[in-house]
Amino acid sequence: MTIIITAFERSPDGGKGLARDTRVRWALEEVGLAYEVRPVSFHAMKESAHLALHPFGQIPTYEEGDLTLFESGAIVLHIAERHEVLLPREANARARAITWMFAALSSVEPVILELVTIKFLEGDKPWSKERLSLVEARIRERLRQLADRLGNADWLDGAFSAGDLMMISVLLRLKPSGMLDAFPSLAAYVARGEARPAYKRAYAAQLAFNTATPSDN
Ligand code: GTB
Repeated sequence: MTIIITAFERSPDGGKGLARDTRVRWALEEVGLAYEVRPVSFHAMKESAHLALHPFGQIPTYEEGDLTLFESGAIVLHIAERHEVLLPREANARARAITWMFAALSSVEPVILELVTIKFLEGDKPWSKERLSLVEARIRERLRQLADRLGNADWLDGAFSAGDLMMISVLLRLKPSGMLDAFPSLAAYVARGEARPAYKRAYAAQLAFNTATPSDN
């Protein structure tokens, strides 16, 4: 069954891998599943054909036969369930890996997104500088807590899992801000994720997609 995901026709980051199709591509590469990409323009995202796949008119989506999914977390979990490389077979280890996926998406990603909101949507507001320092403090606190838990380990809970894939995907969004530099163990953790061959393939694929002429995609 062919797997089809959607991605920005042209990602605003020009192919730096920050859009959420990259984490889905990464998961697919980790488990060795081939996939196709359907590009979607900002306009088409809000039209009925795409809204039938994604109620909020966003990317990524995932189609495989008669299954359609949205939400990058749900998509990565669905992919991860197929292979031990992303979710351990042992029940408790599996539950902990899924916990880290949720932690990435609901305890770490939201504060990081606040930073993006201030920088791109609220930068002209009279209160934005004050808010920026509050948000940066909240991010630093989360990073400190995460660094404490990671300690000297390579990954969050034993072997690499979908929990690490998701946490690293979320932390990558911070890279342009330089905030990770104050947490060398987390910067190294992110670098370990980026060094994985599956991540490299996913990154290269999205870069090629975003730098190709439209007729190539
Ligand atoms: N919770 C959903 C999920 O995890 O799948 C969120 C999906 C989402 O935010 N999708 C974004 C989208 O479709 C793309 S990833 N936006 C268009 C819209 O809402 O109309 C967010 C994103 C966009 C751009 C960059 N960038 O250029 O750096 C990075 C991340």
